[in-house]
Amino acid sequence: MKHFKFILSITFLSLLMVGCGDDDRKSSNRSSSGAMASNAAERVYVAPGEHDEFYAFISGGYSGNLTVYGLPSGRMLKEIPVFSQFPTSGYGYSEETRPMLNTSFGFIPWGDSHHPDISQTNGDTDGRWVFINENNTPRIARISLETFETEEIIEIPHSAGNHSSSFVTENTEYVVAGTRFSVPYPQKDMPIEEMKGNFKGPLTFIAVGDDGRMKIDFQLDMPGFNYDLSHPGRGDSHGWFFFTTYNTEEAHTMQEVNASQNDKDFIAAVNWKKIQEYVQNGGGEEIDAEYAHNVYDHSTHTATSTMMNKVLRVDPREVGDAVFFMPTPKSPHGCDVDPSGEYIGGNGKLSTDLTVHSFSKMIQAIENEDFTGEAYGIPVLNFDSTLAGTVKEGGLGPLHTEFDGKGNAYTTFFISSEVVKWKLGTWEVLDRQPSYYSVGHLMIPGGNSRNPEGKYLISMNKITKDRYLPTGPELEHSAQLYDISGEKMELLLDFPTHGEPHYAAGISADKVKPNSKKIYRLDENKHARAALSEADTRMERDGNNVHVYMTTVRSHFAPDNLEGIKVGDKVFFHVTNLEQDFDVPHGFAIIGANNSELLIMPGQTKTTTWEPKKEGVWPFYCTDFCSALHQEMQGYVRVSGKNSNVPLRWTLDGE
Ligand code: RUQ
Ligand code: CUA
Repeated sequence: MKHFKFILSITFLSLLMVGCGDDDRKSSNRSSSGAMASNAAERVYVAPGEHDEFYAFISGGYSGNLTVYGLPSGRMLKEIPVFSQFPTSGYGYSEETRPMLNTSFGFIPWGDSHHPDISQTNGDTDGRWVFINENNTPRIARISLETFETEEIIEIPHSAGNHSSSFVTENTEYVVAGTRFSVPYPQKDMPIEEMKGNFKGPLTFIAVGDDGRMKIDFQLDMPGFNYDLSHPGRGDSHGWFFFTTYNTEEAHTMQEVNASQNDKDFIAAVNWKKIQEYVQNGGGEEIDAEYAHNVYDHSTHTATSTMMNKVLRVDPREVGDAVFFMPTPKSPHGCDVDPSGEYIGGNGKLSTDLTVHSFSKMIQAIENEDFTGEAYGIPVLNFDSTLAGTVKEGGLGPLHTEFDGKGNAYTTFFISSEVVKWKLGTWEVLDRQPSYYSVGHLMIPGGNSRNPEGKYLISMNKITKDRYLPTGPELEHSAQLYDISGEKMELLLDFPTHGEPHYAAGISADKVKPNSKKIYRLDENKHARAALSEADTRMERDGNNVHVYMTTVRSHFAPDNLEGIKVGDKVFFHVTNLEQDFDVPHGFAIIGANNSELLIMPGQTKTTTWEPKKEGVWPFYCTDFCSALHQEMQGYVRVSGKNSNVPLRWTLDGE
């Protein structure tokens, strides 16, 4: 009863507050419960059957994958496997997709995915593809937003800790991949103490074709610093790319101390247009490299992996006026460019202030040769000459900044656990909201574009602690949704994410939804081992390999009785799903397989392998509850002894 009265009085208070000024609204919103909380609930409520307004593609960090969420609801829509094997669909297990995880180090079943970015046309997100980097074994992936599947992965040779990646230029001319750890370039055996001056930090520019195909255009041979993050220029600064650096000390041990000696590190400003021209005119030197280029073809439903062996190395000093360093305080992390392209922010993660450079001042300083020195032959610009302004006392430990397209910027502060809103040009702090807790990245849909859709912001927090029901020592990281349409930010929702989201990319659903594929057409299925009808199904022996061409349709496999398989055989089940109806997959699993199931979409063919170890009659079944008779969707494989002469025989209902 007491509780009831309390709620009543809060409701009454909130009624009184209607029409109050901003400050009152703000303070009531900051209370975590009560009537305003129900108002927040309404604003994130997407009624059953309704769709969200935005897609958010959130990196999975050490899951190696990419998760798709709807905003504002915070509902998880899908996990897209990218760099990690994914038993839920058979990605990385099926014969068709295993080549996607091939590298120059062999087959790698896992990755650490960090920074998704959506393709752009004229500086606007266009909803064609999402790119994402793999940090550990350097790779860049491209995901189709028609199929929401990974279509291509390219390995980045000579790189180590592929972190300042995978950001795209305003017409998706390039996606970049910068090395975080400097290394011998090319790799060789040498004493670690001799790092200084001998290691390098190659920055790779990957050209993207109209069909999305990636090709390494050139690799910039940069000094051996750590290249942490990057963003492209846009508008007037289109044609440039900016990379934050740290460890300009070139320390090789105890970096937590030794890489924090210099008061300022650099933002490297790279005029890629100039270098592109240089390369097109025959500049650069082809050097040996070893890297895998993996492409998934939607008509054959099959990936191929090609080993590449050359890359074009460009020495920036030979291009002339192509690369400059802008001193930036205190080991900057995030490197962010505002929607106009004029401001380039570097968030010194060991400071309280944010440094913002001006593109036009930078150009002026270059013209005036206003340098204070050089680093390995690259001019260092005068700090005061490129500085646009400083955001003072923003908080502690700034990491990343996004923009709302209305002249405001939002920066995360890891140490003081808050998101801070400030004004471009005046550099004044306008608002701050706590985040729970230790926020890393943040995202506004269209954040890396000329036209951010500044309605919502999500923060991605490293520590969850008490925010949800405990689930043992490990809790999923949390994301928080803020409404940023008003003067003050309002926290609306907490939702769990998967893995460790380092960054996200958002886009309004309208730009993606109409193109989303519903089925794969059977008449377009060019898989080499597809069975396009039940009449096509069969078994073929090739030595110890037995190929089974099988189909699925509600609610049976064809064939469903298989004989003539022997212990010691390797059986390839090539399963084609004959359905031509949206969202009707079938699954395939067989007892004792040292492999995952397959989940086969309508019109698709997938292959799993099985090496029977024991004689007997072994069942297989459909893993996806596809119909009322799903439980009946099953079959048997008879396995005979090694030397048996039971002939191959495949039947469905005795035929
Ligand atoms: S990035 S927050 Cu800052 Cu790869 Cu993780
Ligand atoms: Cu097909 Cu269950």
